Amino acid sequence: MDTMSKKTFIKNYQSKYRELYGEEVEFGSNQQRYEALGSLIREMILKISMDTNKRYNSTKEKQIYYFSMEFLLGRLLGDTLLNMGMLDVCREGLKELNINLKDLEEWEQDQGLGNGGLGRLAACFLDSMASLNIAGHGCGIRYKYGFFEQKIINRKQVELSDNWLREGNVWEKRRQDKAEIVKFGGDVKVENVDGKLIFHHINYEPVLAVPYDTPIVGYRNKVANNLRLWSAEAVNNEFDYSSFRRGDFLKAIEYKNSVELISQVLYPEDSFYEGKMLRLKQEYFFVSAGVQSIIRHYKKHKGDILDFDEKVALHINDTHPTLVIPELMRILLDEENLSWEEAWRITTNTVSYTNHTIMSEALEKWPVDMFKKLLPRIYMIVEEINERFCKSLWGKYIGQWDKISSMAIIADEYVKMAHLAIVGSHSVNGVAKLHTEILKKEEMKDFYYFYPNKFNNKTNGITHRRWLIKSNPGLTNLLCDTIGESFIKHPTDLLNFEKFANKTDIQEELGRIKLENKMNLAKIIKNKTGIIVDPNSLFDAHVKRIHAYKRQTLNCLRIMDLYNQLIENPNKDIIPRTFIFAGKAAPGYYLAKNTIELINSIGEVVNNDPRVNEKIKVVFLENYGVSLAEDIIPATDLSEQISTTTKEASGTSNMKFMMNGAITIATLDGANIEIHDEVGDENIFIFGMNSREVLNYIENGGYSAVEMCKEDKKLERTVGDLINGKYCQDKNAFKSIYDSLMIYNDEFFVLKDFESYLDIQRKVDETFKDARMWQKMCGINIAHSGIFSSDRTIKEYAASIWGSTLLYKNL
Ligand code: 26Q
Repeated sequence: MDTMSKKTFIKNYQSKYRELYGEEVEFGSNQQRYEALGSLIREMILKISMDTNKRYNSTKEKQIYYFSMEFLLGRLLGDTLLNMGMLDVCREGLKELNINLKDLEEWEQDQGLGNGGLGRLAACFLDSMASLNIAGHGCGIRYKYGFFEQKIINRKQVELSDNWLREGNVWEKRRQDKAEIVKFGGDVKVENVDGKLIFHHINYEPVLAVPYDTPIVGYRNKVANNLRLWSAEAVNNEFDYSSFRRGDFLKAIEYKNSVELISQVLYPEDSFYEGKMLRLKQEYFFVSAGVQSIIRHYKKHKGDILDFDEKVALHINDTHPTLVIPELMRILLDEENLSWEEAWRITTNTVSYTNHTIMSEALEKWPVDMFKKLLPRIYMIVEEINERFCKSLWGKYIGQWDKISSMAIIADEYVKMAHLAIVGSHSVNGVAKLHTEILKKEEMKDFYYFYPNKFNNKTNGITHRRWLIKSNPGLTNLLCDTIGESFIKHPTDLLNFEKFANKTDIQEELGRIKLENKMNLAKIIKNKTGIIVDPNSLFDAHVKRIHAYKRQTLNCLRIMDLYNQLIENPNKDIIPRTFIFAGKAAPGYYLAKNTIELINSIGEVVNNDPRVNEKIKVVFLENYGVSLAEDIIPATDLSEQISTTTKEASGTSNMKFMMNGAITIATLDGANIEIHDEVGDENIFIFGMNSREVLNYIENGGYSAVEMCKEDKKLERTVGDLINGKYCQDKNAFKSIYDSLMIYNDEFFVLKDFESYLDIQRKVDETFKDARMWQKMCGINIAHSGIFSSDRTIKEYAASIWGSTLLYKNL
């Protein structure tokens, strides 16, 4: 990257500011200064984008398109500057103008177009693809309102809309010239022309899909890929399709509103699926617009449609974009006039699918009636795929009708999206070793038996550029000083840090850096909640979506137990702790919302009780998101990853914490297993049931929560504290949590793992007493975190799923 000199930067920045606001930058507000900086950088990227596209078009490199309903990018300014190699020049240049870069960064709204792990993974993947010189682009929806803003009022979650576009968005560019039309409803007329069936989609409702492009800049490699997000608009009235509405003003308004609703808001559920028509509309909307524009671009650059699968890969992030499969079929059949066999060969070779969940409640299935009505031509194609697939099953499973109907794509009046995704793609991957094994041996075992070669594992990763270099500059400096800078391009070189973890001075330095990050977080906690926490206490963070399977309740019960013990025995020797919680509950998920109320209620009792509040504090930080995570993670000592074994597909915050030198307390679930494999027993705190035990209970029963309480008086008492008024005058306030444990027999085995959780927490305290020992463990965790860089993950996808041409230039 030709880096710009400080002088040139200042000159360009000042002139950009003048151009935008007609005055000198010294008189501007920080918001204006941010806007000016953003547009200056955006202009510089334009050149990189053009060069990248030129190269892609001339080298005919395979293009990868990552289809995802969610992209949880967070803020872009800082990371873009880092990748452009301009962070220092920009910071220093602004300093000369008496401007603090950090103050400007804070003006940027988080781009929060995702629920959690799956959306953030998509964002990390974009960063890695660009940084690895892979021609990989994102395709998604430009929601007008992102994931809701969470406020805590009277200890409860309240949802506000996330109007992230209010002040505009300097990073995106509207491309009206690249708009596509997406067709909903109507009928299909079949015509027989010389023995060939021709399908005409008629009387449909057209929706204009307008793309907004955001460049994704690679790390110092002159690459800018594209994230294309689609916005739904009414087609112009001149269009023939809507001519029947001409003159009918109210109908026209109704049409406009219904169309704009499509890209209005992100569904805030991440583990519970509800068959809403609008959701299906969203899915087809961006898939159809995306596939059409990809084919248009491909043909414009003289691509032969029969080679499409060699030049293009379409990846679907969970089943949400599965309609890519029938949509590509539709275009190849109806518009390109290919035979079914040709179209099917191209489609299955092009598409690959990642599964992110084994929770059956989250599996998408659409009522046939709804599907057929909304997408009549697509439904016909899905029916044909289903028929051909079932025929191939008949050959193998003669007379086994139950098996065939359980594997069918259409059955019991539903279209099953996971089945369609498996049948219509050439690769199905899980996101951590255990998860992939469970897919193969349990959830999708029939499909695995039928298509053994399609299944593979790609353990998730995170971009170390955002999650280490950008968010933890103190630690990054120490790493550069000790092991040099090679880990920036080759994150597994972090292993070289292992030998430093034994050194006293390095251990002290790690402690100092962590303390500094904790002081920063303590300030944020004070500003946001008024609670004063001690940076020397152990910072114990449980931050993620609030969900029963993630077991925030287990952590709560443990704090409630600790509180009882401290009251009974004021001299009890414990390590002072700050319990930090953050996370959003789906608005319709009562139990999760009740958990938030419980955490806040425990906080209110504990933090205001002078008998204990020098030793423990409980904090709930509202509105968890990417930017807040960037403050919490570098400041954490202990990372809580305590899901019921088998339930967390991978987890990715576990990797972020590890890379920032937090020690993990974990069940052997998801990627925790691989973290454990990396660092060994000595450097992680493992507890709880293993997957065999959990699966055994799930399959064979035999677990009784009531029995658990009978056997353990302390547990019984702690659970009883949920409904005895100790944490809320209203004794019924936490009844739903109590009932989920005692009446509904504790589906997630919270009580079963309670004792072993307490034991391991005692071990945490013991270990933390020896500060050197603790820092040594942190050092080892950092050293072994390199394989969890999403660069490793993306190289695996590129090599074994996408078959992309890899040009490791500059690497
Ligand atoms: C589906 C249908 C209707 C409405 C919403 C949804 C929906 C939306 C989002 C279903 C699921 C999601 C998100 C799932 C998710 O984030 N899963 C997480 O993915 C991470 C990345 O692979 C893993 O690390 C986590 O373990 C997994 O929970």
